[in-house]
Amino acid sequence: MRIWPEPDLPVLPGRGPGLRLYDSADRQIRPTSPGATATMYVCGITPYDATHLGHAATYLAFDLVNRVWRDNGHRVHYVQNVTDVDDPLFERAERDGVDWRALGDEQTELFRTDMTALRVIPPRDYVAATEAIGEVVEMVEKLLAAGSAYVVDDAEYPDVYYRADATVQFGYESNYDHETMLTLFAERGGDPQRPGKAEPLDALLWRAQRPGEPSWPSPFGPGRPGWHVECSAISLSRIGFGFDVQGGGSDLIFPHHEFSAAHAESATGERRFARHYVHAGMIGWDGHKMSKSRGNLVLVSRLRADGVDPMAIRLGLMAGHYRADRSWSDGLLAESSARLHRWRSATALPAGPDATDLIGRLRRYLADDLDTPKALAAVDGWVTDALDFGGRDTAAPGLVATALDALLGVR
Ligand code: 5CA
Ligand code: ZN
Repeated sequence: MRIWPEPDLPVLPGRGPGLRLYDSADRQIRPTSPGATATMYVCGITPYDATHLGHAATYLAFDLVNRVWRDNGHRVHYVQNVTDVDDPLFERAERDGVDWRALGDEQTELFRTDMTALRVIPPRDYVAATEAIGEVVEMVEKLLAAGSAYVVDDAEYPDVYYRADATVQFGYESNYDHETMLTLFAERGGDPQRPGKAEPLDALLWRAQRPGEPSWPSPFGPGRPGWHVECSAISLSRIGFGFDVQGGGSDLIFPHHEFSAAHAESATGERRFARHYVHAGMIGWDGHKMSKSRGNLVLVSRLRADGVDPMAIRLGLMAGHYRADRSWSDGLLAESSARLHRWRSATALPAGPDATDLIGRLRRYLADDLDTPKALAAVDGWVTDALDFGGRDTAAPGLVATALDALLGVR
């Protein structure tokens, strides 16, 4: 699919320390170890009710990963999907009396506009589920041939399921016990009660065509992809097995990322799908996780229409640590707008205090599991000095502006 325009990415002189990130599987902060080209797959939107501030926060976190790697001289092969075939999308299209394809296209376009405004670096490959049916079918065939998948005994709807126990390592990504898995599976799109399954946890790979639902031909009958296999197939076909970072919000830790990894591990016979599994915390509003199902959404496009500077949204979402569940509020937005104003005033001065220490600290804090609260506080320190006491370094304001742009995406 079409990507959105690339923001200018200035080059900052020098290098920072290597990026360390918290890995949900190993439950610790570990160094990333990319080659010349770092590789990252981040789960994209299901295109309705886009783009709320929870989505934005998650994509901003991985934008920082992208920026820190690039600042360290890596190229980045970044892949993102769009789940444009899924039950909730069909339900919304039906409720609103629109075609699901039109709804998906329109919402994906809105997402592109929002990402552009937020200065998020686009993925290299932006792939819709509907563009990846061939890869999914191939993968389901492999899983069936390996005995990791089976067709349920149902003449009317012969769905294909993945055996949750097909790999010995299943469960390593989330570290959840069986009971927690069952609870989350039921809450997050799974179907533990489906008759004919071998085990309640087994995950849908291919849903046989139901009346009125879109379908594609396959050797195991017309139907459509399950959810987890979409991300397995797209990441394997675009990047390949064993990439640097698999990312998304913490609501994807289980079942989505556990099964995406398991499908790929079963299909290849290899052991670890991604080197790091990285998860952003949930953004809340009005006391609850911001979610389409609850409807407590603050949309990026709404804020933009109200005249909010997208850079203030960026700063507001980066004011907290990416892994922390945190709340959006009008107060946070007001603080971020004021902060943005001060930063812009200071970087527009003809001279300021030396910026070497600030840039070193910015790089160190970001490399340490994207510690944006510390990074923002360090910038505030330099800005206060510059505005209150001035300085003699005529290059410093420009250098700070470049650092904010390159590392934090704020200008
Ligand atoms: N299409 C799937 C992933 S393959 C999906 O989860 N789509 S989504 O539209 O529901 O979410 C898109 C991304 O935003 C996911 O990474 C999800 O984890 C993240 N996300 C959703 N709600 C929030 C929230 N309230 N706070 C932070 N991130 C969120
Ligand atoms: Zn996904």
